[in-house]
Amino acid sequence: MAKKAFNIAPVTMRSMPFWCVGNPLGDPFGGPVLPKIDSIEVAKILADAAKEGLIEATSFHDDDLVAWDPKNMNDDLDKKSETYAKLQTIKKILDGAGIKVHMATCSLHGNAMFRNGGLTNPDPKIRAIAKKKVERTLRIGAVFGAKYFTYWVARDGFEVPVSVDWKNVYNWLADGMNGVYDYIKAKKLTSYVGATVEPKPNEPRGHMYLPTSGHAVGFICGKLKHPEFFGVNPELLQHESMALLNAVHTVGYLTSMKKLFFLHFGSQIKAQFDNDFPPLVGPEGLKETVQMFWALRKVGWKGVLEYDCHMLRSDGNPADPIGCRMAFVRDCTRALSTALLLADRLMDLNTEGMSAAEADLAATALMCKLDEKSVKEWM
Ligand code: XUL
Ligand code: MN
Repeated sequence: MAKKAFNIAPVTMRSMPFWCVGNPLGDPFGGPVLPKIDSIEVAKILADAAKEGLIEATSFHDDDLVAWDPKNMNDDLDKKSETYAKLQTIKKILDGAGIKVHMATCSLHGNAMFRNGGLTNPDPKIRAIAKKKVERTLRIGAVFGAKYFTYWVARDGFEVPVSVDWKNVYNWLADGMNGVYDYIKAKKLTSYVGATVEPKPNEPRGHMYLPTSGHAVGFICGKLKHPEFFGVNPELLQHESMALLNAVHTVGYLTSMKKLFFLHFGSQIKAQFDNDFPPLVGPEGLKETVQMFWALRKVGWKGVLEYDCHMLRSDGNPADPIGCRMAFVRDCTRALSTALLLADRLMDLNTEGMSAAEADLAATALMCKLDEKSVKEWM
């Protein structure tokens, strides 16, 4: 069983998704560093991590667990199928370690069929397949008691603006998302308490239709039939930083709109492609990360945090593919605790009577436990 319940500062549970542990660390300029491991192996790593007290939850794409065959899209319902058996095996491992499944998301990016989008594909046949794949994912999530369905923008975007059907594209997306709500209700998939949109500006290039949290909230409130069911899971620092936005601002806005459902967490160099650095790893973002947790505490938000990041390619060890993956989970949890502790130091911050610059310097000194006297001695 997981060691103990975790509920520290704003974070009620720490989730490590299947795809982050399973990732073989390929990038556009180099093949995988690690051998791909089966989902059952990933489940075992997660179980060990829970036993070590590093995580309490997980999440997955449908494809992270079982293969998908577009010619057999109800395989999960067939008790004699390989899919059914594998899902049960994984469930047993997760249950045995006391791991909760926080969310399920549908991979509409891996298969080449979705190269021009999933729910927004201009071809109605592909859109229909994408919807069916989402429904199968919802059923798979329900097997594990998933609390949320997440729609990440994936390939729903464009490289060439003049090739987009602007009159219809957001209606197609709304249709897909309304379909999520309708399917959950029609099939009485009661584990789901909501669904989220995960914005991202570009993936892997061009522009996505919902690039930022602001776009996502506007879309939810302006276009969906049941806006109360939908929220946002921003990926901070990565996705908003790619568009030069700031994580403190994002959580401030989303909590004020009551749309911050949960967090994806990692690190990022501003304005680069999705780095997916492990949290606090890489050259940037310490101050921003810490202030994000400070802001969450200030507004009284509490919720689940999912590590959504990848081990550094240089830390991948092909000779020990399981051990280096465990080390990665440890690094993420250690980084989170570091950030939460540093944010805790900021809770005493009193900026009354200070200029904005003075307030910022005082916050940095407090975060680093530097007293005024020592700083003055070095002036
Ligand atoms: C990609 C990303 C995804 C989603 C789930 O940038 O964040 O892994 O979180 O599909
Ligand atoms: Mn994410």
